[in-house]
Amino acid sequence: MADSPATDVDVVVVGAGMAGLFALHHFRALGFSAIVLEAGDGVGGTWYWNRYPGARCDVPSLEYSYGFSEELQQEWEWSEVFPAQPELERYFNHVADRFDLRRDIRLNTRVTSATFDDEARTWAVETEQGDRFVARFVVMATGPLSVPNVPAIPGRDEFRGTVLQTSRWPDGDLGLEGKRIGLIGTGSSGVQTTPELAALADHLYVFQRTPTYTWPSHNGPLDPEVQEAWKRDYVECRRNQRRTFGGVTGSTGAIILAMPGERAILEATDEERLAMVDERGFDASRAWSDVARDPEANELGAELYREMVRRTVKDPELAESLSPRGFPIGCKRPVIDSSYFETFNRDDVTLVDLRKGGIERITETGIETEQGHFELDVIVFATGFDAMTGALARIDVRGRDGAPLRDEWAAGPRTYLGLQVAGFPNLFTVSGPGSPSVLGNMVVSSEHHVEWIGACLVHMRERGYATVEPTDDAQDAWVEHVNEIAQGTMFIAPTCSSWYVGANIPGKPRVFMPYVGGLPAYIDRVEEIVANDYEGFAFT
Ligand code: NA7
Repeated sequence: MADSPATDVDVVVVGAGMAGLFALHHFRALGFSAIVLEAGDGVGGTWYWNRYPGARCDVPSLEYSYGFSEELQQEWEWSEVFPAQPELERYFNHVADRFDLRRDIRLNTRVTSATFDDEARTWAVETEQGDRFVARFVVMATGPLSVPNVPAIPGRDEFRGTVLQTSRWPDGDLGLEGKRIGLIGTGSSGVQTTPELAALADHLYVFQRTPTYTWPSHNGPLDPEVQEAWKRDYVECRRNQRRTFGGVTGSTGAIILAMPGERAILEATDEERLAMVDERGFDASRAWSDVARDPEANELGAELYREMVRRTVKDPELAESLSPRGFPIGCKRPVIDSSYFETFNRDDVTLVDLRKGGIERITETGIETEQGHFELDVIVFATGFDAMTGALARIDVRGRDGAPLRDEWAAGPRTYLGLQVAGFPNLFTVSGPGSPSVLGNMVVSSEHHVEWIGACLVHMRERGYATVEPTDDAQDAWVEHVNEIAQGTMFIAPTCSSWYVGANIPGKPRVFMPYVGGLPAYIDRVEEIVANDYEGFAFT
């Protein structure tokens, strides 16, 4: 390094989820000292917090796992095609032990601020618990879906029963058996937990504001032969992941990933479309080449989807309430489920279609809606996250001249490659806005980013640089490029209110945040930038 300012540690990593754990291991291996600060009292990030009944990853286990250690991937055995939360939490705990990470992880430590010192060229990171760490580098491994969205429904504190949030689910037995449970939210979390809560409850009321496109996961035990095949050739499998659009190769027996077909739905007859429903059920909606890119084709696919809802849900009015309309398939992250629609055929499950009368307030004994009052013992919020920018917005991050990141991002996040922000030297974001991140496999994206950051740190050490940050021009051009390639995709359809564009949080600027060009194009561009002597980055 150019000089050696007094620091406690080379790198402060914020977050002990999948990115933070690997970052600690990787930076250590490269000869940097690092400490991880984690708000929770366990490791695993998403898979520590989201322990609600039915929580399950929507990426197959073999693909949703680290590739950095051949020993790790040889010794770990996955049990299901799609891993459930307990198995993932065990995996990340195993990683923490296996690589002796715990001695440098501070649990129960919530970061409140990170401030750059222009003169010393160091960061001071402060925590709610009163610690202060001075470091050369800060790596925000804070996760794109880590801050719960808690809707401002009046009366929440008056409820005398139990209030739960799927993304902050307490450990242990909560005694939900035989209770009247109200579930608010039908995104991925709500859809996953519906059948599980229905099985526990005396009666489950599902409060739905917007119906969801969700597809059967066809989950089941992982075929030992498929696992063996991956173990025989992990190197190639991992390489293929990085050469696949979403970082998921589809070679794990996960049927859902083999959905898009060769034929155009616009060229098929009505009979052929319905024959596809007979053959493939819900998957028929996406079994075509044009549904993802042509709005007219998309609507035809959506009609096949609704046909399947009608075939699955016995009561026609209920089926209509559960049928998504007016926004395209693919504008939100696809949800996968186990027996979601079938659950609504149970006598002890009621859908409360909020489009027929919304929630007015929470009362001492339940939820008051324009359609009447629902008496409840438990209210479960499955209301999503302040996605992609929420975690950083809650930390007072100040860069050069004390400039707050909150101000820089007031009109939406601006980054170079989703890795760095101009004016915030030596601050890195893992899977930040402007990178593929949430559009694909987070483990693949996170490993790629951590490796990139590690290589950048080594580059700086070798050349004696003290700071790195993007130029304004490079950042502006990248933000423009990210916006440009999103044009014409379903993600930014005006009818689509997704967390990808921040539409789920009142007052949040409507900006499409991820990079939609796919991992291969992204990785190629990043490599090209490094080969061009870190084009767009300024070192001092
Ligand atoms: P999502 O996908 O953001 O879903 C949140 C759900 O909560 C959605 O159905 C919302 O309805 C609903 N919601 C939010 N606020 C309210 C209020 N005030 N009243 C009624 N309903 C409300 O979050 P998830 O946790 O399910 O999934 C997030 C990602 O995690 C997912 O994409 C996977 O990648 C993993 P809305 O649609 O806004 O009308």
